[in-house]
Amino acid sequence: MASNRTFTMIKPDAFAEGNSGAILKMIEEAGFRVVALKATQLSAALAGKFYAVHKERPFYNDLCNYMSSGPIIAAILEKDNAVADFRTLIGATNPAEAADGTIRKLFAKSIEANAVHGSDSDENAEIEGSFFFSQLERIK
Ligand code: RTP
Ligand code: MG
Repeated sequence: MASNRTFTMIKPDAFAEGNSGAILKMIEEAGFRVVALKATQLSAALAGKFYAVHKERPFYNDLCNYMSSGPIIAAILEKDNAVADFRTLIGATNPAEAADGTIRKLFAKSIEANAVHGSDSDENAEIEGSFFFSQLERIK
């Protein structure tokens, strides 16, 4: 994945509330192009693999249970400066600290059920995108 791409998930809380369409609309209106997209549900084991970087954190088990609790949408997004601009669009991890107008401010329920994921580096965007999508499943 080139450095103008990032990876996102619409998390189980936002999917269950029927906010996926509104969130994808905000993402497109912010200038991101969807280059891969799927609805799926993680097992706890796969969520554990995806979040292995957090395995020593106190919230790891809760996070894996939460992320496997229901369907999600996974997507690869393209835009100049995609990783940083997407993290600005989604806002702080804790919605209580998220800026007005951000996706988490609008849709997140709590620090855990915070509506969306956004990759934190170009390297992780590539790793995370490839966790969900083959080359055939993404626009070149
Ligand atoms: P994400 O990876 O989902 O985009 O979120 P982030 O970078 O803003 O936050 P990170 O530190 O990577 O944490 C990953 C996810 O774990 C949950 N979390 N729970 N209970 C807690 O204190 C806590 N802290 C983090 C959130 O779902 C967070 O997005
Ligand atoms: Mg993170």
